[in-house]
Amino acid sequence: MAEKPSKTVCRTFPSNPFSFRTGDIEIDPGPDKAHPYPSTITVSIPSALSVIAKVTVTLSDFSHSAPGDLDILLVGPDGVTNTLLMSDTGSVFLVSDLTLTFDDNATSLLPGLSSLQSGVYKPTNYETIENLPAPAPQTSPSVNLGNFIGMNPNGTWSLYVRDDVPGTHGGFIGSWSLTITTPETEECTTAIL
Ligand SMILES: [Ca+2]
Ligand SMILES: [Ca+2]
Repeated sequence: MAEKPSKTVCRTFPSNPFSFRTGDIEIDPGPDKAHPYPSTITVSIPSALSVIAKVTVTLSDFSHSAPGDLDILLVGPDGVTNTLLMSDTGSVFLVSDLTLTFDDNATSLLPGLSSLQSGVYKPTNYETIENLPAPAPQTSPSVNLGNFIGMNPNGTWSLYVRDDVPGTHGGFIGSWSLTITTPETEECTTAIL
C-alpha cells in the first residue's frame, strides 16, 4: 500500500529573552538580613520554551555606604540551585544609584578593594564560600549564573541579601530584575493530505 502523502510544517521559535522585575530591598546597618528576605520574582514562561539557556540579573538604584558588608545570593525556583552575585565587593566606599548587571559573559569582576561603578560584571565573591541565614539554601561553591542552565525557569526566584558586618550605615536596592533567555526551539506538525 502506498504511503499517504503528508506535509510537515515547522515553526522556529527564536531564542527569546523574558524579563521580570520586582520592588525594593531595604538593608539595615547589620549584621542582619535585608527586608524582604528573600525578595522574590515569580517567573511564568510558556511551557514550550521553558528551558534556561542564559540568566542575567540587574540590581537597580543600588545604594550603600559599605558594599563590602553585603552578600547577595540568587536562588532558582527549585529552592536549591543558586549562585552568589556579589560578596565582599566594593569595600567601604559609599555608592548611590548604581545599576549593576551580572552576566557570565562580562569581561570583569566587581572590584574588591575599590569603589563599585555601574556596569556589567561576572558574579564576584572575595570570601570563602559561606552560607546565608535560613531559609537560604547552602551556598553553591560555583559562583556562576551558568549554574541555572537547563533548568525549568518557571516558579519563584529568590534574592537573599544580608549585611554581615556591624556598622552604622545601611542602604537599599531600588529594584532588581531577572532576564531569562530560552534556547531556539523548533516545533513541527505533520498533516496527512
Ligand atoms: Ca560577607
Ligand atoms: Ca554593615
